[in-house]
Amino acid sequence: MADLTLYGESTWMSPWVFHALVALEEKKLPYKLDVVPIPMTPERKAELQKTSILGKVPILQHGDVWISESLAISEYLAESFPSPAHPRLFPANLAERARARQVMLYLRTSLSALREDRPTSTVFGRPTIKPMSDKAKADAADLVRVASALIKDGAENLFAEWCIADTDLTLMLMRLVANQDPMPQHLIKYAVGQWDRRSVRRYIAHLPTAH
Ligand SMILES: N[C@@H](CCC(=O)N[C@@H](CS)C(=O)NCC(=O)O)C(=O)O
Repeated sequence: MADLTLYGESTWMSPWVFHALVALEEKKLPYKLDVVPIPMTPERKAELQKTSILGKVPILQHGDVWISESLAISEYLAESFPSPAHPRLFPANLAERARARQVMLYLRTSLSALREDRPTSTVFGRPTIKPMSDKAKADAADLVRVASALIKDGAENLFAEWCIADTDLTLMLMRLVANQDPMPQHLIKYAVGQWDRRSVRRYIAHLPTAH
């Protein structure tokens, strides 16, 4: 049996921990959860830096192997527990796999004004009525443009089958959906459908507001 521990964080607001937990759930792997209080104490930080080097959560421990960075974690899981014995996280098709990585890197390196005005606390917690700044509106327009180019009207996933990029894209879209910001209907339907996946619901069940 796999000896896996996911280190998460106590606010449950991290999009990166969300990504790693959904990846483990989609792989249907048994794992332990270690919830690190945030902000981390200097002692805990130093301890996690000794093993995972970067010392930021999420961290996946697999026996003696310690990996941080959400995308490195899902790629490690995909390669350590490959298909067909385990469900896929990344598309089998190389062009689609590259596209999935492209989307996930875009979501990690862009849209900072949107992330600031529509933080994950407004998705996992209470929505906000704060108007978006012009920069956040421009980010939202770019997100809708990118998502519309990738998701066909009526499609449930980016590609024929679900992949982990669907989860990341959905969390970004949910920043608009949850706050009732304008968004094309087919993208709302896509995001709401993705949000209802068992793996996502398993994450949401940990939220303090879920009890
Ligand atoms: N790029 C990283 C981001 C990780 C990150 O920023 N983690 C935050 C929580 S969201 C953290 O550990 N903060 C505590 C600290 O830096 O001490 C990833 O994708 O995993």
